[in-house]
Amino acid sequence: MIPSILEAIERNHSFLVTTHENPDGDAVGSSLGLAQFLRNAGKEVIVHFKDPVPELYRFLPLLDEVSSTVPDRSYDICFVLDVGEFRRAGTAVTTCTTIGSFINIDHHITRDLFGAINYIDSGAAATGVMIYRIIKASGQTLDHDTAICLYTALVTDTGSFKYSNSNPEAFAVAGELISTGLDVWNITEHLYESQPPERLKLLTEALATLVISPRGDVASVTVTLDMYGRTGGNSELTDGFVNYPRSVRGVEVAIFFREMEPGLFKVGFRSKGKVSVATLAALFGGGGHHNAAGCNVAGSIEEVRSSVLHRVYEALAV
Ligand SMILES: [Mn+2]
Repeated sequence: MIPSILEAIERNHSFLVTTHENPDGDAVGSSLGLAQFLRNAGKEVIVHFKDPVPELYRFLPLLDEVSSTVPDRSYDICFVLDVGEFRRAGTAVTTCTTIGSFINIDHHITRDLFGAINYIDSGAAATGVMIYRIIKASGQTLDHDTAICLYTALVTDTGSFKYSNSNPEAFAVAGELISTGLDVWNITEHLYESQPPERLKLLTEALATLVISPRGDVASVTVTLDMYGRTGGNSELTDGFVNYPRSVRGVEVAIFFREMEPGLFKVGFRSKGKVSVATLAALFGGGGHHNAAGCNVAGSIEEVRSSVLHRVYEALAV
């Protein structure tokens, strides 16, 4: 697959690089890393993110070149990274009529083979690792900015090398990236030691809502709209809150209820493996993976909590 990608790059001139809505560290890092590789190869590149880059990742180099729209021009090839399903690339990309062909690069388990080339490897810890393989195979030397972007992709998608996707290759690639002279602590500081105080205030309020089921296997926290007013926080700062109920001993399913607008909640699930939260989320019209999924549920917090918990208890009782 990599030789055909390198050949497509060599044969063509203008490229669009894009990823999924609400981009995470892997989405941003792998896109910027690939774009830099293409630029170094003398290609014309536009990076498009539908949604703004979260504050957390604004320290990354190469961000100036990102466009929130798809500029009206023709593209020989559009690289779509880390999306899982084509629809998540956003309509500006999926309905664009001036794209020659798509190359799909992803490490999710997916059956949506929308690209002319589909380089899919669920064994890769991050899409950033797959971009690393492409650069490595090309013989191009990895520059400092690219290393920062790919390392960020890797460290965020592996939960700082704690999740089960932290395979030998993840550590080996991290080692190679660090050997380019990367300042690991500087990246760590940006990612994990630069929380806005409002996030901690919001977390304090969220943790005060912690509810653990009588059997101790379900835990949840809630953020309501009024908390933003009191703490000065916003929904972007709630990223990762679901990890707190998940971290409780004995918990199998963790839930994060987040009020999006009066009477509508975003429900995020995490499973430690016994039940598929993708199946649970699907009962409410949502979706996701076995261990991480989400859905939107309308109603008061009491109604939403009781209907969701009812389904979770049912799933755990089997
Ligand atoms: Mn990813």
